[in-house]
Amino acid sequence: MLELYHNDMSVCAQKVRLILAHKQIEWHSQHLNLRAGEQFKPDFLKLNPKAVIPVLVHDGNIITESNVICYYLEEAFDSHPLMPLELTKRAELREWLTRLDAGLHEHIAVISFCLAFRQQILKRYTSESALEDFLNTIPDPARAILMRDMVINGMSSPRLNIAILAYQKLIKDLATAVENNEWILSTGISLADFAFLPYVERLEQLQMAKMWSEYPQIDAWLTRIRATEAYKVAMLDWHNQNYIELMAQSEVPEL
Ligand SMILES: N[C@@H](CCC(=O)N[C@@H](CS)C(=O)NCC(=O)O)C(=O)O
Repeated sequence: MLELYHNDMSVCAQKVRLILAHKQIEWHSQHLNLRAGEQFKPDFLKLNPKAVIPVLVHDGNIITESNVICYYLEEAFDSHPLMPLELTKRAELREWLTRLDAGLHEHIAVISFCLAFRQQILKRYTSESALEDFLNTIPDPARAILMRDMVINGMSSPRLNIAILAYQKLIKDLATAVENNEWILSTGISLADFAFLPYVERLEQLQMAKMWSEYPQIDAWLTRIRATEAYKVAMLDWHNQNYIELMAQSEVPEL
């Protein structure tokens, strides 16, 4: 029995749902409302003291970290494989996924909050003291500092420029990867395509698709991946209109 603690619009949960869908693995949903702070509730902290989703529970075993979950699913279920057989290609795949942990994941949170999601927090905590109380509920001091900066400074946060530069580099590398290939790896569709789709789609939802206006091959890759059944089941069916509408009104920085 598989249970996934996740959130409809969280990129790293979308990534895991895509892999579950592609591999046609049955799972049970435990959906958390992150804006209501359900990730800080004691029962969830027992599963993941880091207070983040996704968390996979498989036959009572708890697995955290979305990349780790992706590799676990690939190793535990041999249906519709998403890792190449060749070792050098596997290394290439791991290098792609590592980029998410080495900054890109945090950078998408910065872009999303500075451009759009901060509005959800400001709407929920309308006075300065209510906002302070909310920031004090964040158990990890580094995360609280980051949240304070994103919510208060928004577009003027210095972290935003750093995050955008990192995504400009990703887009360039992705454009090179899919220039003459259908998928990120020349061997075929893999964990890498499903891992990066949510991040690129998030940029698009935040009105930043002009980042790849010079690279039509990225739109072609998006079209290919969106034609999969996994995209429908794991992304479209979970789209939260409130988030999508908020992101459609994002302030867009100079690119
Ligand atoms: N490195 C972790 C990052 C997990 C993470 O940051 N999850 C976000 C959603 S994408 C979360 O749960 N955020 C909770 C919060 O904002 O308080 C992973 O890849 O699983």
